[in-house]
Amino acid sequence: MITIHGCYRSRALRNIWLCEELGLPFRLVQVVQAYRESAKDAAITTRSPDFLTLNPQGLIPVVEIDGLVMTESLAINLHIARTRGGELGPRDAREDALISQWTLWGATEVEPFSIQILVQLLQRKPEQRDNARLAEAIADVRRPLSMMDTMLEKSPWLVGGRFTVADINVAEVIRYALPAPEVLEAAPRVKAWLAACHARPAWKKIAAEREKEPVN
Ligand SMILES: N[C@@H](CCC(=O)N[C@@H](CS)C(=O)NCC(=O)O)C(=O)O
Repeated sequence: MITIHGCYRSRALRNIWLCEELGLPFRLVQVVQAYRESAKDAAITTRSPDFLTLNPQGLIPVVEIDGLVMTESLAINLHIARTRGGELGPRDAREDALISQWTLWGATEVEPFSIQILVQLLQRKPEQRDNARLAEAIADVRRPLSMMDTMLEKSPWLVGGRFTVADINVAEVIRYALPAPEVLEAAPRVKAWLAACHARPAWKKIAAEREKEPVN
């Protein structure tokens, strides 16, 4: 059994998505980000002493799997994919390399910008926004998205010609940019690929669960 500490409105969603795709049973221990308004009603937050014992960084997700206590949502997904990912995981070392490549690309080349778009547009009130930082993030995210658009000319999915954990990991970091939909205007294949990811039954199920959690 896999235990996921976190909530749907967090990076734990990446791990929940993969578990749902694979039909892996998991237990969700609800932990809410301490900065959320809803944290005042939560039994456990990212600043609760017991949670800090589990992850002294005070960040979700934390996943307990195979006797390991893991942090870092993307590394967790790679571990799940390698150990029980079936066709969503790597078939061989070559695919493993490409899945790692796309995952690290998402984390380093996309997420720093896409998360700024989400923070500025969804988490800050208009008067608190850093508009210069927002404009810079919107400009910067276009370059990696345009590169990915070119790659998608060759195949509808990132690795092995099929939907894999690489698509989940990258889709989740690109989703953060959607509050500024204009970033996908010049990347029509990325837009279509993201729509295909979000048309999957597992995504629809978790997106519905996510809607049940308070936005702030
Ligand atoms: N690199 C980490 C980032 C984890 C992270 O930043 N988690 C956020 C929620 S998505 C968090 O727990 N924030 C709580 C806080 O700042 O108190 C990962 O991918 O797992």
